[in-house]
Amino acid sequence: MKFHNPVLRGMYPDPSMCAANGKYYMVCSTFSYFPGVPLFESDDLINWKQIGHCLTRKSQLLLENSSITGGGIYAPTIRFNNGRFYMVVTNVSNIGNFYVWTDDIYGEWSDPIKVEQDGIDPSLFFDDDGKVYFISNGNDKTGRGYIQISQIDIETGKKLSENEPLWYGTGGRYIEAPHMYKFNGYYYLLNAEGGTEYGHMVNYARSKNLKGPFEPCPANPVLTNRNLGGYQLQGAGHGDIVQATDGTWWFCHLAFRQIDKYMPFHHLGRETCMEPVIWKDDWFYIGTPCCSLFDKQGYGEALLEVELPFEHKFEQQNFNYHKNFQNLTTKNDWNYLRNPHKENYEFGIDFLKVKATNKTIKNLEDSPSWVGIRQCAFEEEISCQVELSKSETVSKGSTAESGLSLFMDENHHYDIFITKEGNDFYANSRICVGQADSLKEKLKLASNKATFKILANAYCYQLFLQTEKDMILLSQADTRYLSSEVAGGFTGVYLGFYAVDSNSSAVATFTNLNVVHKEK
Ligand code: 6LW
Repeated sequence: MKFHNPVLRGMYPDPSMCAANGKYYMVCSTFSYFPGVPLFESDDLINWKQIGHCLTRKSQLLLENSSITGGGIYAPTIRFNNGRFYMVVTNVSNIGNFYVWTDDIYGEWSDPIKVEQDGIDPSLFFDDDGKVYFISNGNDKTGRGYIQISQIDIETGKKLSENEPLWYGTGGRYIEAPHMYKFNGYYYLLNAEGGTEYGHMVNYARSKNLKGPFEPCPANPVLTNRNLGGYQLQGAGHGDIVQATDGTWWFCHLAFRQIDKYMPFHHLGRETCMEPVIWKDDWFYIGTPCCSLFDKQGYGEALLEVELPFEHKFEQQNFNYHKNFQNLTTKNDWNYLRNPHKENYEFGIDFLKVKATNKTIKNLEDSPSWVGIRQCAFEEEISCQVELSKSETVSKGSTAESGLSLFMDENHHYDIFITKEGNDFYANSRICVGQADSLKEKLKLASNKATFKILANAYCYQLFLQTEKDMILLSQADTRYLSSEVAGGFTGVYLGFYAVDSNSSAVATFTNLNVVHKEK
């Protein structure tokens, strides 16, 4: 029985999952996109359906002055205890570590409960004796990382004990992603090390006591692809473990699909994969055994096609999609930059209206008129018509621009758009790579409407103006310059729909959206 990784494609990093009421729930990090922390449900752990977001209100998620790629919401943890769901996370731009809870997984989550503990990647551990522990990473004065723990009051978030270091890991840099579990009388302390790049890995240690001493698993790193340089799936690390209702064990984790060229790069962000877990002598082993080394306590690898070592029923996966305004639901698919001004967006059954403001995407304090969906596959064909309000309705002297943006961050994006200058309308494109910001030659349009087409493959984006007769290539540029290796940060490419106007008066109407993709 085989399934394909990643199971969640596009920017869905730092997964955490829990089992509850016969189903499984998963969350991922979202940085400065709003709403925050997508929430998925699954019946079989292979197919995940988004049912909402945990952070849907400004009171839960303040994102002012946060950069898209490195600010806002870092790795979350989801836990289910005593009928209640908890989601604990860090807003690095604002409140720090906090958690929210809900008794209805399909409903709203509580306001944030702050926890006065430093570090990122917080996790909760509910021990058998009713005590609740808060775990995060931390650094000593020399910069050496460790995992730290304190006891908290889960009603109030108040600390009941000081932070105590638990484990310094196995020697990799950036110790993070800690989770504590209790299985078969052992406490298991999981982490990720090596940094969320090509050397990423998962390690764990066990102890009969909550606070150690911990005995590292002899197979550490228990999951890594750091030795698989030529393989497409890279950066396997940062994950969480769950036992399924059929008794099988599973691990979710992040990894990314590199473009197989030296030097490698990736631009779709870190994605979510699943791995089978097997147990032997109270140690667990994750993923596909490297050269059958499990017998000799070797490590596991994260593969694109996973052969299950046990029986488990799941639905056939389907990675083909055709997205349009009809089937994209406003609640789950659309993300804004920082806290949106909702009055500037109207989602119709077959259109999207975006009211321009004078805030450009370079404005980090506020939220520009921009709303986007993730790019989920290397090969995509995108088309959309953009109509900018006619000259009469736009304030005199204003310069308005609206279009589609292949958006990695505010300094790395490729745009194709209409501009209004005086009473005239033009089609134009822009390749923005850091300070290298180049506008192409503009083409005068006969009206205030244009249809744009984008062809994407692993290496290149092509941006076309589609006329009745022709497809006119306005720009093409390498995917590499929108990659994490170039742009930095933690996110992946989005398809953005935006509008900007020096006088905040223009309105853009997007229609006939088609995003088509076929993948194994
Ligand atoms: C996250 C950390 C990491 O908090 O990257 O890969 C950070 N792991 O655990 C941001 O996603």
